[in-house]
Amino acid sequence: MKKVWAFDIGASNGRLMLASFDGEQMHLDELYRFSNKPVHLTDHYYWDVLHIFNGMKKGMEVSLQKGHNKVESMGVDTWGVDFGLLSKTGELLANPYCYRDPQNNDGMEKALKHISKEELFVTTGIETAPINSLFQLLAIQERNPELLANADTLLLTPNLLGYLFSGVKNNEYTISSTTQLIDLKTKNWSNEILSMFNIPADLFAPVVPSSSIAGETLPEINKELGMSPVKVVNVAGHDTASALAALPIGDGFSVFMSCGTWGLIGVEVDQPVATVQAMHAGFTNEGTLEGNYRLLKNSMGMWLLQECRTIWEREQISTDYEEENQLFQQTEAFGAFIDPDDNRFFNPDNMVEAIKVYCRETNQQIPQTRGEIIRCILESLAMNYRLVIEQLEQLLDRKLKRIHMGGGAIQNHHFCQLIANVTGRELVAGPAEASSVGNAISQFISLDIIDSLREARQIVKNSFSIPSYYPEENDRWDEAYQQYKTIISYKLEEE
Ligand code: LFR
Repeated sequence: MKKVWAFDIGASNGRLMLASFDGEQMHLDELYRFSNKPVHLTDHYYWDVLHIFNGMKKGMEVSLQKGHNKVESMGVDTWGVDFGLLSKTGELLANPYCYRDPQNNDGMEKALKHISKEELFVTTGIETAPINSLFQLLAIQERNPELLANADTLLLTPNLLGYLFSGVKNNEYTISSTTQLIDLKTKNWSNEILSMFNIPADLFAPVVPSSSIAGETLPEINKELGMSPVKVVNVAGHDTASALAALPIGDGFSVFMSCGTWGLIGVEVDQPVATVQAMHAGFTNEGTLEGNYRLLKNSMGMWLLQECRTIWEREQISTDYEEENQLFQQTEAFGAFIDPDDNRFFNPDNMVEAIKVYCRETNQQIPQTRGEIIRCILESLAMNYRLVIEQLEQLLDRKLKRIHMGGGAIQNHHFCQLIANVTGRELVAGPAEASSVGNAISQFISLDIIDSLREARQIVKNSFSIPSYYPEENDRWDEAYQQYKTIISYKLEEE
């Protein structure tokens, strides 16, 4: 039995999973979970890296206490685009900014004065969005130039966390691809873009392939935790890339979805699709564990509901999941729809209010009860996913018959059924904790315990329960979809 530690750190919590593989089946055990939310301070949003580091160490302690001490390696996957800056002496200079920091909008505006969206897309394959590391760096150049002047090395979040354990500085390919600073052709830092914006190329630790071994845990860590050294692996560091690796996709007619805070929808392709049509439809080409591309759209996910829960908690209203499910079932369908990707939902002060205002402005019935809000969110998300799948089909000129979905949202069975109904497609849900499974696969590949991703996906199929949801009541949902498209027609015309 071979065991590895998979750390999957998300934008609401971090988890340590123990993944065990006996040569035939893989098994996943959650050992520890800690909260991880962006910290709002004055006008900014930051990540508390030391809190994450401590959470990770605590998780390792729990593992050792439980007797899981013969662990081969560890790997970390996280959300994309964010990074930490190190000084010459290797110390973290500041708390990294969170992608929801409003200063990033200014960075994007500044960049687009020098380069067009088209040129950026053709060079990097990446959608122009304010959260991208490129624009974050430009915002820092403007607002906090001392930080950049003192910075010696930039590490993306999974590699920053890996560095705190190993002392090794590198940036893994899939997470690097989210920066909008990687050249699509060379799969390396784009000198063209860096020099255009006076960003020193030597700031970036080198790009390394997924499933490569960075090093091993530092003696200080081993001593503190009372453990033997453990290899530190550059897993597919972007959580979406890790999730995709775990989904048992068998043919070219499947679309993948990873639904947690975000909803990522796309397909795996050998060659990037960096056409004007892809750009206008809002698609992006990020990297895969095998060094290929994920043609996908970054859409809204459970963030809408997470933010409503924050408001309800503040108002001392229950946020019990079971109760929410009941409310969903008891509430009538098709009350009102929103465009989940509308900018106003990116980081509003009050999500519940923002949803109501949208409905008012689009002359719809305004959702009042918790059930109505939940219905409005989940139905709108599902409608939007159908729209994205149809756009993908157009771009690829191919029917996409099946959906493989991973991410926390698959625990919500009503939501899975809803997506199957709205899209009229089979939805294969799982494995649960897909990012952690993909993270572990990457480690087993790096350790030569599993040969290829193909083999790994077969192992996933044999190891986890992966239920299918089939579409029901097609006509009713089709009609509602047309209604949804009418409500967001102003946006469809723009695209
Ligand atoms: C999902 C995700 C998305 C990315 C967003 C922000 O967790 O990684 O893929 O676009 O977070 O980085």
